[in-house]
Amino acid sequence: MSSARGSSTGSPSIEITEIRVSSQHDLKSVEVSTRSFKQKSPCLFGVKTHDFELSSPCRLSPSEPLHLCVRYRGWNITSANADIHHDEVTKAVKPQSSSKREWSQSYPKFRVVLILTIRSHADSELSGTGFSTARTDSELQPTTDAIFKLVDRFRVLVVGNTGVGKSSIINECFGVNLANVEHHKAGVSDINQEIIAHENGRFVLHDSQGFEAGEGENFQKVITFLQTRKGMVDVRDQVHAIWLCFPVRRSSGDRLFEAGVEELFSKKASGEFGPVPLITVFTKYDMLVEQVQFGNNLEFHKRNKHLDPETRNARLAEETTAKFQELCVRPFKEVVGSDIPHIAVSTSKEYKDTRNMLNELVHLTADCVKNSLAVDVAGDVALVSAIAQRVNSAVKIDAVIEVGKKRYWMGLAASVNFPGKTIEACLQVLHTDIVQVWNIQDDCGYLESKELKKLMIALVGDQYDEPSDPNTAFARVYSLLGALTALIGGLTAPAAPIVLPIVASLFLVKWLYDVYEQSALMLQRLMAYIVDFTIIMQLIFGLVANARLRLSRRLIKLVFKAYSKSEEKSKIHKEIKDHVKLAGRFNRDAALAKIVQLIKEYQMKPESMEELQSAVKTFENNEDEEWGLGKV
Ligand SMILES: Nc1nc2c(ncn2[C@@H]2O[C@H](COP(=O)(O)OP(=O)(O)OP(=O)(O)O)[C@@H](O)[C@H]2O)c(=O)[nH]1
Ligand SMILES: [Mg+2]
Repeated sequence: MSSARGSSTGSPSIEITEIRVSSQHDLKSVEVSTRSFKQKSPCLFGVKTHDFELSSPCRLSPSEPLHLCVRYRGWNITSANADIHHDEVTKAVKPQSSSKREWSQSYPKFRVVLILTIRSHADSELSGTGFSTARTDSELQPTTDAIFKLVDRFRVLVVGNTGVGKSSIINECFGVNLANVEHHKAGVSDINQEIIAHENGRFVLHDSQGFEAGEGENFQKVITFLQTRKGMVDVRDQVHAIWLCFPVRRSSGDRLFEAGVEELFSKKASGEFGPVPLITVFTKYDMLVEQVQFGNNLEFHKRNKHLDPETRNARLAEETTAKFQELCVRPFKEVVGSDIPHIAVSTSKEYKDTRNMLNELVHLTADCVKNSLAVDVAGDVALVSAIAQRVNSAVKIDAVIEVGKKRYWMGLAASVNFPGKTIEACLQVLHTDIVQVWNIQDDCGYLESKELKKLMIALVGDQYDEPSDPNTAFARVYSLLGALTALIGGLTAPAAPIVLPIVASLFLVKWLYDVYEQSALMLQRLMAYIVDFTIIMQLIFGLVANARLRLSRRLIKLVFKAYSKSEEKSKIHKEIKDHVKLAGRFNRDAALAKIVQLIKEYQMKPESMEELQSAVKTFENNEDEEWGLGKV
């Protein structure tokens, strides 16, 4: 299997770091995208020009243009678009690796200036894209950018008959709404069509509706599709996982699957589709539970009515598992052997194990990807699967750690990756990697905003006073969850703005502009930033992906404030301080091991994630609010 790494075209390489847009009309937002990059400005108010600083450089390739979408406020026009091509820029700007250059162009409704670095091919070969290559340019490149250069989206083929629950599973696992996708509205399905939902750009779906194997046509389409994709040289174009869906069988009279499906398994076994993992998903498991509980003339009920509800539920779970083995797993293995991974899933909100089952599905998928694909790409594709999914926060935490370990969390104590950089640049790259792995839908760019970064910096700086809390008298004995609940309960009115107690200290963060140096204090701050921000992001993920709240500044402020007041934060900061004092700062891997231990220990446990959901039921999040930090 070959990969995109090290591909060369001979064209100059262009990296855009900032985009200035000016117009006669009031701007609402600016969005810039390529196939592997997408970023949107914050929501804009009352401005006709906007300097859009990208959180990480956007690479412009000769094979596809940069797409710019400018949205306006007001009634006359809503948006205008432009495509900027690599050769337009290279015709006007000469390569010069050492300095930033400008390229500008006027379009009918706006004018754009790109701030960029342009290097000749020879220069760009030097800077490299691999993790181990020393970079010669001035920017620190996020590790996730290097991963996305190899694979920018997790590519899933979902196969199964109409109504089996394919779209429901995809929606739940990837936090999308397939009903919004044009192709799904029309009810037309072409397996070759790439379905990319606006809500989650890290995921691309191919959907094979209907799979009447015996009938031939659809079946053959699936086979041909998989064979074609297998032959594609670029790993990003290959299929990374197949979910083959069958409804759970509820009685021995039902068919397990149509005649002919075995052929798919045998083609997979003989290597015709390459190493892509094929996972069998038995859908609508809740209906089997219901069948056991209420079917057969209420036989289960009659037999178990004397039990207390907890024991009765445990018995129901046990008997359903046994039924599942008898009706699905055993016959499945008899037909296809025991090598094909299989799993039961439900998407029903009423069923109590739905979340766990979806968690297991994405976990199993990441594992299968890691163990099946070619070794040189398997780890990175598995990471992209973890990044794409939006249900399992434990899988995200593992991915955050793995991405950190690839580069920037190594040698933190010895400044291996950061010599000559400002602290701001170091934190920037750590911050971006964590945000990219959590992959929370953030159309306004709040998670990469200057304001949130400043808050984080103030949180890990050690020299701030805590003024009395304006929202509520707040004792510092709360667990994180308790702090969140107390904070919501303590808001004087449901929609009262959340006031951050940390504002004053924003002016004390001069250390941010220092150049990175080896010092105990510096190490302490970097370690705290990584652990604090990972846990804060886990909470935000819990509220947005699991509890389905809208990402707003208000929600981020709530989480930030709860964390900064929590005993977890105090303990983490103390442990880091003690660690740096004891382990010294020259033990290369001790800091990394400590970071991993702290994240694992203080991450929110699954039970607490459920509590979190009920804790936020009364949180008023309809109206957003300003950061309230003054000028940052
Ligand atoms: N009880 C139960 N119903 C489900 C479950 N998953 C999906 N459904 C329902 O089954 C119906 C079909 O679900 P979809 O997700 O649209 O199925 P699909 O496979 O995408 O169907 P097509 O797009 O037509 O091929 C919907 O009414 C869903 O609400 C489940 O886990 N349990
Ligand atoms: Mg569907």
